Amino acid sequence: MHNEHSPDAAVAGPTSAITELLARFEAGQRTALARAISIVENQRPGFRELLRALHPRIGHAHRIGITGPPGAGKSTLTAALARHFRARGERVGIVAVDPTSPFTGGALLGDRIRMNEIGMDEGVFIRSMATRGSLGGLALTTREIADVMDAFGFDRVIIETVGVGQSELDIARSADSTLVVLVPESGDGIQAMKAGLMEVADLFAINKSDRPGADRLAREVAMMLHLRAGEALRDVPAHHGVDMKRAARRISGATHRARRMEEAGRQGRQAEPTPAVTRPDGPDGPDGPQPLSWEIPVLQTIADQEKGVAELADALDRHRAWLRESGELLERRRTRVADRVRDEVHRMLDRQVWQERGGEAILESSLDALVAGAETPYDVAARIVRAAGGNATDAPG
Ligand SMILES: Nc1nc2c(ncn2[C@@H]2O[C@H](COP(=O)(O)OP(=O)(O)OP(=O)(O)O)[C@@H](O)[C@H]2O)c(=O)[nH]1
Ligand SMILES: [Mg+2]
Repeated sequence: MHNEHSPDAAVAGPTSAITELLARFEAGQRTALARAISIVENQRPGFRELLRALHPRIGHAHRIGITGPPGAGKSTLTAALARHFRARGERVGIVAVDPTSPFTGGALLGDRIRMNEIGMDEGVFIRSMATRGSLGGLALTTREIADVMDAFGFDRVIIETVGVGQSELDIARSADSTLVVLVPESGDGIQAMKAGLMEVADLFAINKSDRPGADRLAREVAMMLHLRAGEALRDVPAHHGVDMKRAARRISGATHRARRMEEAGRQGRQAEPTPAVTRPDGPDGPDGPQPLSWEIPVLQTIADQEKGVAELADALDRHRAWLRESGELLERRRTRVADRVRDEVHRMLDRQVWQERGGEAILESSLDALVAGAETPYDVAARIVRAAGGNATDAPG
């Protein structure tokens, strides 16, 4: 499908406006960063040129996704972590995906105030994104903004999203390290499991541990990880070798961890945080390759008192070290870049089919006939695909 409006026109080189912006961006000007993010977020002209030019600069930042139920303390924890990283001389970018639902909208102002404090710091940059009206799809746009921050040279890029809904979970999943924040009053671990939070977590923080029930929730989550690890390992189908082995490696550590926490629980004390990077004797034996397994830690925090934050930051560092040593970082980045190509193809085709090749108009003019039953969705779809220059034969798949 050739197209004179091809986005590849930019291959010839960035336009002068983008070139100028890039020069300011590379010089580290915050106004250039803000402008670049706006261009990407709103898909303004030149956003692809910009992303293309920045692509070689990404890969330095540790991307941390923070997710969990509304009001769990994600923003408070994000701000506390940012302060902690800053104290170590690191620079931190924050993407806060603003909740727009009515019952969380009230927390927004609080977020802003807390965030503004750290936002005064030159080494911190905060960008809030609305969850509605994102042109390129929320998950894709958020990832692209994280890319821009990464390219700017931040050491950490923290992405905060509310852990409800598929697209929010997709965002959390696209980080290097995903932290799930739960609170005693958010019910139980089963609730988290239902919401799909268990699947995305590399680390758990039981926040508001100043409230009753925190120990119990921590043990429950650890138990659940333990059970899930057992099930996942039992269900590994042989032909799923690579992927399932990876999944198993990621969660098998949870088993040991859960046992320790159960023990600790029975003895009425809190489990000590243990080093999460371990070298278990794998099935390959001592001479074979030694897979590193990651024990999903369940940490307790009191974000508004900055308690447990240093331990959490350490756990995040251990996770990053594990990602690098185990080869998982490379794997995740391969997956991420493959997804990016798919997303981009999707976005390009979508625009061509629906806008540039008149798909939207064909659909609009066929609606009456469709509703009256004079045409079928399959005929109309085929016409749209043919109009876009595609092949609409009835091939399988
Ligand atoms: N008691 C207690 N309160 C906390 C703790 N951490 C945060 N809070 C309070 O909990 C409320 C919600 O905190 P936020 O950080 O806005 O929570 P959030 O998860 O970002 O909320 P949304 O983004 O709206 O989903 C605020 O009033 C915080 O001050 C904690 O550890 N203990
Ligand atoms: Mg928040």
